[in-house]
Amino acid sequence: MHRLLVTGGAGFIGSNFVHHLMAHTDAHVTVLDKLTYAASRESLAGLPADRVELVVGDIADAGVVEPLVAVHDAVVHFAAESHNDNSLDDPAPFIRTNLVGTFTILEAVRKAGTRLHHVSTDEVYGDLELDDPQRFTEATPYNPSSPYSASKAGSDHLVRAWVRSFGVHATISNCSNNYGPWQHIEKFIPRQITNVIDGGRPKLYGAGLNVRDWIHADDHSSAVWTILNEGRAGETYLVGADGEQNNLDVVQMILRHFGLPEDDFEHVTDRAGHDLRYAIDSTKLRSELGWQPAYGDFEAGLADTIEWYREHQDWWRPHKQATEASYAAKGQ
Ligand code: NAD
Ligand code: TDX
Repeated sequence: MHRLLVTGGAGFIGSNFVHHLMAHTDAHVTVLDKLTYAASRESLAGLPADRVELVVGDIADAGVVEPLVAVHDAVVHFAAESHNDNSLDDPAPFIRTNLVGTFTILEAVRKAGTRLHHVSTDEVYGDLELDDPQRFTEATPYNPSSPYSASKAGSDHLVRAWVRSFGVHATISNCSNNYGPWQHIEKFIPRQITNVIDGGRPKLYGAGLNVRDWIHADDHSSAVWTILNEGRAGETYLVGADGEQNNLDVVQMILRHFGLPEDDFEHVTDRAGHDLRYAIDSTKLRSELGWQPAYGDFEAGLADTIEWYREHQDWWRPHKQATEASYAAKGQ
């Protein structure tokens, strides 16, 4: 796995993955990224120019994708429209990028015989009750709730069909909620951190009792690298770090970190169709491939992330006003 094509490598998890590869492997990377609002060239700043190249292009454009796929050993496919709230406002780009884009990647790897790893989400499984003792496993039936998660579920089904029908050499991972550096401030954790840095208050959807299973983006990166190298073709692996927290608790951890009162937040309009709880059982990945997360303590990883946003205000500040204006227009 020496020459990798990383789609969406200028986004949150994709850029963390490229940083991870530069630190821990000798891989050469071509990032293919459309540079949507969610991307940032600065997320790739400072990486060795002789090992990382950025190609600006659309994964739904076969004329761009096919020649690139043909000259790489493997494709790691992160590119997606990724925000549930945006998918409720306008689902169209989610269908185009997540479905047509993944189809375009699949046709290209089919023609070139290139290895593919498809990055997906635990949201394809729907949600769990708060007191359900079960967690998601690779055998959980698909039951997506939002246009975003339905489009990701559809993309997973396309990959599975291309494996079975055409023998494409692909693996899939479904990961839980990521946190860490370079995450767009539209997302829950960086939105709340940057609200507080700006002297505002965290905004909690509904009662704040929804549970997410948090994993540091660097642990997601090590899992993807492990699956790319050791995973069995055609298999799905769930990725998680036993990090269940409800949203209220996360907001209160952030407030404590800043020395603010724990009730210094606002309840805002809830998300339509808001999934209650996600929880991942990653036994297969751990027992078959020997993967383990490095970030065992969520609150410590969150503290590092808060400091990162404090130290990188140039990276996020240009987007803060527009992001908050768009939430405010929806009562969020
Ligand atoms: P992100 O929105 O931060 O980044 C997505 C990247 O894809 C951006 O750089 C964007 O410019 C690029 N992109 C979008 N449309 C494109 C197109 N048509 N052609 C080329 N590039 C395009 O998303 P993220 O949070 O980094 O998520 C990356 C992947 O991981 C997604 O597939 C997502 O479904 C999956 N995932 C995310 C999480 C999470 O917690 N964020 C959890 C599990 C899985
Ligand atoms: O301001 C907010 N207040 C709030 O309470 C925002 C932005 C979110 N929330 C809640 C909604 C969710 O319960 O926080 C939780 C996390 O929200 P998001 O950051 O939007 O993430 P989520 O919808 O859980 O999806 C994320 O994890 C799975 C990623 O965005 C997806 O790309 C990934 O597939």
